[in-house]
Amino acid sequence: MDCIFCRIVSGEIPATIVARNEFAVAFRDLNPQAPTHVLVIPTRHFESATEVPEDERVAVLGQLLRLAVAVAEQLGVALGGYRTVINTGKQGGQTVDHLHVHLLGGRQMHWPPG
Ligand code: DGP
Repeated sequence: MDCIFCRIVSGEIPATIVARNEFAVAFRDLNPQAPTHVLVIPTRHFESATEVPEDERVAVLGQLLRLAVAVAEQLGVALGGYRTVINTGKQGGQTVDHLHVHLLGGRQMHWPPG
């Protein structure tokens, strides 16, 4: 399968990895939108949150958010606050078809998002 994020998981493509466990990998976004911008992805390929089978959503999405929170603490943005975002599908603004959580921090976030 020709998935850029699967190739980051396997080490075939380099990335600045900040944390990983058996379920998920966290690495710096190539095009950061905040001083801290990390992507947290499952080691297994799922095209999007919608594509995770219903009976696996608690485990898969839970592990992603679990690592995102740990990385926020590790990188020192937990105290000041941060944002987690999952873009899903075309209207959701998803451009890479491997489920990922954006972790953004280090600056004031605004609402509504663009
Ligand atoms: P989204 O638009 O939600 O699908 O976000 C995809 C993000 O992935 C975007 O912020 C840029 C990032 N990205 C795309 N290709 C690469 C890559 O090869 N390496 C890294 N580190 N990030 C990438």
